[in-house]
Amino acid sequence: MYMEEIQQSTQILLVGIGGAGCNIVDQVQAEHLKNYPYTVDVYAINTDRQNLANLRLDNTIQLGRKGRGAGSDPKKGRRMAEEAIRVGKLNMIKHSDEREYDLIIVVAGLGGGTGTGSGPVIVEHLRDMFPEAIVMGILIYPEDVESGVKTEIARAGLVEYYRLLDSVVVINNGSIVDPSMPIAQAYKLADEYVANTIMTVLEISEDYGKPNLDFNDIQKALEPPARGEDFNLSKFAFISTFDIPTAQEINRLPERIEEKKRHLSINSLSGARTLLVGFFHNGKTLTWEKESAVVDYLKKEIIMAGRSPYVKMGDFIQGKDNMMDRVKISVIISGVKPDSYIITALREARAEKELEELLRGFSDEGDL
Ligand SMILES: Nc1nc2c(ncn2[C@@H]2O[C@H](COP(=O)(O)OP(=O)(O)OP(=O)(O)O)[C@@H](O)[C@H]2O)c(=O)[nH]1
Ligand SMILES: [Mg+2]
Repeated sequence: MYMEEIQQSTQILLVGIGGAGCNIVDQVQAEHLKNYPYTVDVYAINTDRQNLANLRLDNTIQLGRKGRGAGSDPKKGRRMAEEAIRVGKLNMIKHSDEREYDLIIVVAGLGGGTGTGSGPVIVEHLRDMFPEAIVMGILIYPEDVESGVKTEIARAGLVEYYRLLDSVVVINNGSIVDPSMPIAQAYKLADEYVANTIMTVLEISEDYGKPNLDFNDIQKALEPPARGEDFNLSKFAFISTFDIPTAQEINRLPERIEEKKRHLSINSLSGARTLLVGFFHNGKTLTWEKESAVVDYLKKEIIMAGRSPYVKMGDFIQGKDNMMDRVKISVIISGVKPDSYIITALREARAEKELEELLRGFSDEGDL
């Protein structure tokens, strides 16, 4: 019984699907989770054998026999995932203690064959395997250079994922990539954004604060609200941690939030349902006044539509020496309004019902 109490409270599964998804979860495991005190089970799933062989991760699952990718054909990706499930390849995803996962995070790039085609099939299967889990997706929307067919594939994939997930973060490669940057460097930046999103959720859920934020708060934020409530039903979320060198520089937070909104494909925070804010600091530099100013600023952005969100904050004092005067502010806002390209995608897919649900509760719909 005692053992039970000191166990990690939240069981988390992180899955990368397709080239982008696999590279990113591999990097998150190697660079962020290795020194993290809690266990996260990480799997990479791809149709591309070469990609899987180049990862540092041990938990890899190859879809299809030949291992030559899905050739940018989502139908092919879908078939290979269905076949893999039929022959039991996904059964290796299992909690080591036969537990249920509480949270499943899926990472995939849109526009190719595997992340777009195999991904939704895998999400559906994981939902069946772990019916209690909150399933969130971090999707990478491709830059425009190869637009046309690729954009169509990406849009269709986005809609398919949207239907299946509880919560969605869309990272827009196009808005992050500076055209004068080498592509690998540009991707690295997008990869860091994904890592930042994942670590925000993990740290809020697992670190202990006073007042505390924990997995129940994450769950409340990321699960869709019950129908009939007076809130919008958007599954899109703003999730980010801002690293601030000294408490004085907190004043620049609004600018950084604006920039991040652009990169996370968010049109507006107005009308959002839930606001969680976590402050991580050394316990000496950050005043009540400064923390309140941040929460008030975010609340104001959300209340523009006239409705107050559910707000909760946490204060996490970090004993680590390397915190110095640094402050980290983690923000999770659910039920935000996505950029118009996402709304267009939902509309084009004739997802009228979803669109209606998405928009219900946003009062500033004029620009749609
Ligand atoms: N940020 C980031 N984006 C990537 C990376 N690799 C690919 N992408 C983006 O993700 C989109 C989908 O590419 P992949 O993930 O390679 O495609 P796939 O799912 O493996 O599909 P197939 O190769 O056709 O089976 C691309 O159009 C890029 O925009 C990466 O390492 N980092
Ligand atoms: Mg690939």
